Amino acid sequence: MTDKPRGIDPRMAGFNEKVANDQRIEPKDWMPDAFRKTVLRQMSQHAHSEVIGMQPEGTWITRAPSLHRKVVLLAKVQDEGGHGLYLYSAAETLGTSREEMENALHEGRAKYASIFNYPALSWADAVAIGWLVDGAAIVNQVSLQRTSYGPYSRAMIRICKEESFHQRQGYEATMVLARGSKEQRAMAQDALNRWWWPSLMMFGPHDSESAHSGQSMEWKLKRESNDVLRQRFIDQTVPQAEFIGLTIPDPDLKWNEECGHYDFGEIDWDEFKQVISGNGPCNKQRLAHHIRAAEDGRWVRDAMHAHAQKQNKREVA
Ligand code: FAQ
Repeated sequence: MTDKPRGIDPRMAGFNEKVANDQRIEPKDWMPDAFRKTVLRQMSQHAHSEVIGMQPEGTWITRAPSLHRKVVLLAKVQDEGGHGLYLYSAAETLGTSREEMENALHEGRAKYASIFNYPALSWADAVAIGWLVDGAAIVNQVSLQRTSYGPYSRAMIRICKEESFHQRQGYEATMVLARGSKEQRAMAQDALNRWWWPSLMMFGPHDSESAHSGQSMEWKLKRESNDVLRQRFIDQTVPQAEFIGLTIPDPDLKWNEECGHYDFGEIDWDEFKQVISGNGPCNKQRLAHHIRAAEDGRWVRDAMHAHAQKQNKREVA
């Protein structure tokens, strides 16, 4: 009986070396199947979040309080659609088509960020989304600029530039409300009350409960953990709220001199689990709208494919 060769697969050794040396893994590089699957899961869910994320603010485009606010909001919502497109394209380099990713979303096999299952009830909500939701997204995405999958990392660099504008427009518009009439101030506070906790949930479960974090951190797909990023968001957002005279809805929130961070209260993880299992306030509405939009646009995609085929035939002839 001959001994089987021992040791690590040389392709795996090459992959591990690249990761260890902080080099990017590129689409044509060999990668373990589990890495491909995890990157695809995270990128496609991220892309779905950007596109579904257009819905809550989108409902305010026709009701924005001035032409100026309407133009800014329109540009912002279009940017989110663009982010989805970069991310779908980057994810397609892993060998799965955008159509397959969308099917997975429509059939409930893929998730999108929990936050977009909450309704934008007032104009203050529409701008709180920019301040808090884009604010949370950017903390996560700055970290992902150094993710180990090349196309994802490059998409993040561009997206972060735009998210930074989104966060500022949301904060500036919230500031105007907070410094406005009594009613406007109350509207801004009410929006903060409702969006604060769901924004903290965007970072995912605690590290101790996070199914994918350990492996994703080892692959440097995730560069910082869910809890580290959540804490960073809290530390930077609390002074912003104080500056405009709004109160964070957390009685346990307190500056901790010793560790140099804010202590904060317990997140309602039951609510989080309900929302990511499809039972949040707007899950059904968001998905139904996305499916309807995909159906409405089918004829455009079909026409484009037919045109591309004709062009190809002409070029071959
Ligand atoms: N919502 O093991 P982990 C934006 C799921 S972009 C829903 O910790 P992971 C821009 C997770 O998928 C916002 N599901 O998972 C914008 C997994 O389930 P699975 C999107 C969540 O992947 C602004 C399970 O729980 N950003 O907002 C959530 O290591 C305004 C276990 O969790 C990104 O996607 C959640 N919040 O870490 C647009 C950033 N958290 O897949 C419009 C990229 C966890 O096994 C308007 N993604 N789950 O069934 C990430 O950084 C990571 O995927 C995390 C989760 C941190 C979200």
